[in-house]
Amino acid sequence: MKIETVELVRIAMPLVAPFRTSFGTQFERDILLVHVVGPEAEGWGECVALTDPLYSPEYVEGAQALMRRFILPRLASLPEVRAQQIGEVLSVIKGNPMAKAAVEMAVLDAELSGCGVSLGSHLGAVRESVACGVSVGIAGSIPELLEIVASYLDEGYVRIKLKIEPGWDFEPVRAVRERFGEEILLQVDANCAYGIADSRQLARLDPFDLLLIEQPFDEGDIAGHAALARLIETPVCLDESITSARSAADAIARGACSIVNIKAGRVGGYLEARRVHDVCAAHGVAVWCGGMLETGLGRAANLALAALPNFTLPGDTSASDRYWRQDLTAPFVLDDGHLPVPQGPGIGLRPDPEVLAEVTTSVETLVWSELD
Ligand code: OSB
Ligand code: MG
Repeated sequence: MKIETVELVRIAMPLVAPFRTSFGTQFERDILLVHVVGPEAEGWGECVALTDPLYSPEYVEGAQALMRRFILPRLASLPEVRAQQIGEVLSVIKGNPMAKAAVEMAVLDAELSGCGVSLGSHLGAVRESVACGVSVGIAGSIPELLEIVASYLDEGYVRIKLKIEPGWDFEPVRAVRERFGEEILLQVDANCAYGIADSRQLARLDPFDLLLIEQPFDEGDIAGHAALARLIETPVCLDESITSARSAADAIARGACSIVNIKAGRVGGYLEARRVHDVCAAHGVAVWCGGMLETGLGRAANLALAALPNFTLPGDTSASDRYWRQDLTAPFVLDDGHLPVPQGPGIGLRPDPEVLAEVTTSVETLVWSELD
């Protein structure tokens, strides 16, 4: 596509409720949007980096600096920018998948919008709607947790994921199973909060018939996850450890996981996310679509991804009102536990101009011809 300007738009969106994980509590999201504008098409990308580098090494301020200083100048030096080539071109820049993914998403959205193709059909979607789970933060008490889970089940979510950490694992899982029964789909996510010495404690979750335990150990600890997978009955799923299709293949070959959480931002973009999906499918490893508390823009793209054939488990693609009083786009509303896969060109949605103006905290405009 031909690009004339890139706007790096920062927005601040308060969450409807604080979201507590083993690595910290999010009260609001400070999000970097990438808006690429050309004479024929424009597109939007959402960077999933959080404010602080606590989930992964990236953080929103760093992602913006990296785009301005390294990513965009490198792309602007090319005769032409094509989404398909961005991953390869940017591979000389080490790491920083979330920043790269956001830029690729914006260009991909613009290109597909320009030719009237939806992201879903471009990626190979086989579904028009996607079954949705919800990620439930660490609560102040067990009764409070039960109330939160009850209301999500009432809303129709088909799967519950409990955030866990040492001291908040066995009891909350037991309480949720006791109250809501064996039938509900239940899983847990530790965000790296445990070590190999905690294996016995994690084995205590075996009787609860969890779908999976997500990322119990450090992201670099493939051997530890493999050892845990041999010891416990609950299937081990990796999130933070999976940074590319190659690392997915490696983790699977080493027996570190039997399920993979795919987040496009964590693996450098939607095109690499599709390759992760393909590698997992080839190994008979089920995948599901993770989330990073995205606005409707990122959610739209995640739903397109989650419509691929090997996304056989419900993901963290929750409805707009699980996150925001007012989403940036037309809201995603749960229908019998499902969200629709956007069918319009590109990601299929645009920011509402009024909402965008209300939540924008800064806009940095970069002129393409001056970047090179
Ligand atoms: O580990 O999956 C995670 C949110 C922020 C960072 C990491 C994670 C999460 C979630 C929420 O679990 C997923 C969502 O609803 O977007
Ligand atoms: Mg996770």
